[in-house]
Amino acid sequence: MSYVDEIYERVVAQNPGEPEFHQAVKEVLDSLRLVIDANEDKYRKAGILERFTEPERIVSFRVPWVDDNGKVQVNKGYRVQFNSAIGPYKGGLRFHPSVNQGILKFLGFEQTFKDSLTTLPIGGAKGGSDFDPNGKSDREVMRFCQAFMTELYRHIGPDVDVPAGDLGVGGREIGYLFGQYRKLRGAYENGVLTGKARSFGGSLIRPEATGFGAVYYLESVMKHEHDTLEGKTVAVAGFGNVAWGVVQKLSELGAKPVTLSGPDGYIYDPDGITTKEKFDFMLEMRASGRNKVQDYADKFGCKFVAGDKPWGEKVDIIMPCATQNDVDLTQAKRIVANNIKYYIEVANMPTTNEALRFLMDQKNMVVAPSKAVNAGGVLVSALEMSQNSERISWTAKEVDDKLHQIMTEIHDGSAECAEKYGLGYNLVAGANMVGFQKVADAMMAQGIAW
Ligand code: 2IT
Repeated sequence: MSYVDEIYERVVAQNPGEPEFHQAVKEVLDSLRLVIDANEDKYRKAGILERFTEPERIVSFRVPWVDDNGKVQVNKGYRVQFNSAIGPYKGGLRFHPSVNQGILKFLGFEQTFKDSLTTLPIGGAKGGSDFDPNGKSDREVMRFCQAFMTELYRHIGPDVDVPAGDLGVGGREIGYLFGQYRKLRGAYENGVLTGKARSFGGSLIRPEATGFGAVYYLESVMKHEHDTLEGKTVAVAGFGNVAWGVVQKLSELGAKPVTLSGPDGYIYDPDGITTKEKFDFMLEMRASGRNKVQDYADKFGCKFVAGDKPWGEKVDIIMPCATQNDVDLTQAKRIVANNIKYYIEVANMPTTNEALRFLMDQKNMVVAPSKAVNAGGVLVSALEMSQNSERISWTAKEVDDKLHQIMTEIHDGSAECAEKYGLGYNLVAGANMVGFQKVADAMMAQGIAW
């Protein structure tokens, strides 16, 4: 049996009940066949894939906090420190009822590749809790964040592990988490978290970075295809921070985002989500904690479709910015039926493996993988770390230029690598190969320390 297949079986056997983790590993291993086959003896002997698919450390802890009625609530807390071969662990914290160890392993594994792709010195991690911030008061969120950090602080640090936000963790939560870290640690180490507010070391452009970066990547795709964003319609899923950055940059570059989605359904706005009033309303919808995208349709008088996803709409470009497995085979078939050329993943693993394979098999479709497309967020987080360690602050233009430049490099590097291995314009395989190579080289050079 090939080394790659052997490792997949091993991962399934050793990580029971964690289908998302199996799925993420399979998608990566399928892309790595050529790279692994070319160096099979060397990698086998060093156990590189066994090590690659096993987190360096998982911290799992109890988070007790007091709700507004004085009752003690208990949640689960985790940090999956996946790989630190190329830099301190880096990756977001997710507060969502769906969070469990398997989901965080999948996200930490993906993060290792993504962080490697940024070209900056950061390792991969992910953490979070099954705490549901929706419907909680501000004080409850604060007390939860303090309780969570009371354990997490002993496992993180500016040169150890640098968490940030993800679903359910935005600027407000990062503020509460940092306040508690600073108190417990007794030192001003603001490089311990990224996505901070400006007043205590946050970077300009960090809130927009994931969305802007995704559109910069899309620009490179269009350039490769001798096409342009001007006048293109785009189906966007989600309505959180990432979708907010995406629609702004798309509008600025002359494209027209027409959909957003939430747990309740999706909206279709034929005029485009292209005005400041609409961008600001997205922030309001998110801050309201209602988690309903229907609010947008009510406010701007456009179509709302309950209980469906926007993938049946005829557009030029698809950008899923919500969460994992938003596009399964049935949804992928709707996309193909509409003859859509550009499928740009933005959320982490928004496509099931089956759907991804189906889309990649379409002759005229370009598929771009989330771990490359959404790398702009963590990329600017790494720039925030640089600014914090130098105790300086870069201008918005400095950060944005760097983001734009590196996103272009990520696209071009993946495209080149896939071409080199004879795979054509395969951005999925290219990203996995480039992301893997740097981490594997660092692991090989550092011996069997980890
Ligand atoms: O998925 C991601 O890359 C993030 N949630 C951002 C991580 C970070 O450290 O900025």
